[in-house]
Amino acid sequence: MLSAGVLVLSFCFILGEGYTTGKKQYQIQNGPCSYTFLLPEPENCPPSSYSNLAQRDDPADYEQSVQRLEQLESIMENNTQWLLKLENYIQENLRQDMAQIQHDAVHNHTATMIEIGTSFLTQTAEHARKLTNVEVQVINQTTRLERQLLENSISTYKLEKEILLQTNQIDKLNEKNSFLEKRIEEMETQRQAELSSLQEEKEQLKLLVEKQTNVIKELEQQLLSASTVQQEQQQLIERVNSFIHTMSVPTPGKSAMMQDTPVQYRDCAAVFKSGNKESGVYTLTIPDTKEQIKAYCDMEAEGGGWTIVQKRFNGLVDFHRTWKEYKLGFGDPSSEHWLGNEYVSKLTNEHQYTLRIELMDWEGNAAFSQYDQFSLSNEEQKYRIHLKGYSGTAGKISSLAQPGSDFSTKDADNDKCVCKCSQLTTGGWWFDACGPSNLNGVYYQQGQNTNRFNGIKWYYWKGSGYSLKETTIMIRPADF
Ligand SMILES: [Ca+2]
Repeated sequence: MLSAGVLVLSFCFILGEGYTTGKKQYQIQNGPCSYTFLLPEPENCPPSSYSNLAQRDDPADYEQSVQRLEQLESIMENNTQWLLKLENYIQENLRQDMAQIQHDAVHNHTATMIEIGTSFLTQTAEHARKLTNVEVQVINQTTRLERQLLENSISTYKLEKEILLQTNQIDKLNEKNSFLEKRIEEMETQRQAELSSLQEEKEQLKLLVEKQTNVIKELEQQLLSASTVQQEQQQLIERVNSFIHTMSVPTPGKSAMMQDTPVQYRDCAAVFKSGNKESGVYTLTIPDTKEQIKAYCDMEAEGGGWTIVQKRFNGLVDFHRTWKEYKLGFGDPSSEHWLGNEYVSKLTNEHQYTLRIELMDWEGNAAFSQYDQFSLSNEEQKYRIHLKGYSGTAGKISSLAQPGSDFSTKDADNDKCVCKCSQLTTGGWWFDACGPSNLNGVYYQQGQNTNRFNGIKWYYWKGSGYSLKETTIMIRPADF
């Protein structure tokens, strides 16, 4: 502010004076303000002479006092001028300060106003933005509503169109309905006319039937008289036949020659013993019956007399057969075949028999298994197999289970497995569960005969997966 650091502001303008060290202090009151300032002391007027000035009466002293006064006046004038300068200076400074204050005040006020204006503008902008948002939302809502309105009007239009179509269809149906009703009426009328004509026809037919019945009755009477003639003819024929029979009765000697019955063989051993030593098919008679059976007799192997029970060598016969087929036999005795469980059972229950099984593999090796004692139980006991005295080259152990198993076929499950061995491995056999052998399995050709669970199996000779090439099962009385 004011550069004169010695000034002090107060509320009255009083000119007074005081003393500090070497300087004189003055105070000026100007309206509400008071100024205090210090002035330098004149160097050549010592205060001690000043205090005695008025008490002196001599002319020298007076001269000196006048000079002194003049000096003081001069000093006063200097001081007054100096004060005026100071006043001007103060006033000028004050004016500048006031101007500066005013300027600052205006500036501050303007800044505040600008700030307020900015804040107001910001708020206005914010409001404008919010307003815009609201406006956008309102526009969106309006658009959506307009769209919905449009959609509604479209669907309404569609519905109206459909209703129109339906109405048209209903009209058409009504037309058709009335047309059909008319047709029905017409048809009913026609039907009634037809019905009445049919009833007439029926009456006519009734009359015709009555007439026909009468004709039939007449014909029956005629037939009766004809059958009487036929009976007479029949009696005549019988009489002629009886006459012819009487004429053709033979003499007693000739009758004995004609009743000469052929020799009956129970098995091939019997055939062999009767002198027939050639292998082939022979007719055998089932024990205790007059039933006959064709069987192949092997008259060469091990002294001959063998009745062949089973033969396989080419796979032409299917061995996956029923219980009844295995009971009575199947196939051709001169080729692949099964002789029949019933015959073998009856035969082996009368005499002690030996069982021999001859096998051949696909590599040309032959082997056999033989049992000194063999028999089959009857059908009630499921043709159970009984074996004793094993020997042979087809395995050190018998591949037929001992003690024996019941016979099973695809339609008779008598094995010891929870499964059905016959259905699983095919063929009829004395399965155990399912056991180490099945000579009635599937016939596999060479090259396909390995890794087969359902082939012709004789485990203790060729293992479980090997299917054999040839098999022969044959029996002969143990005492042959
Ligand atoms: Ca079973």
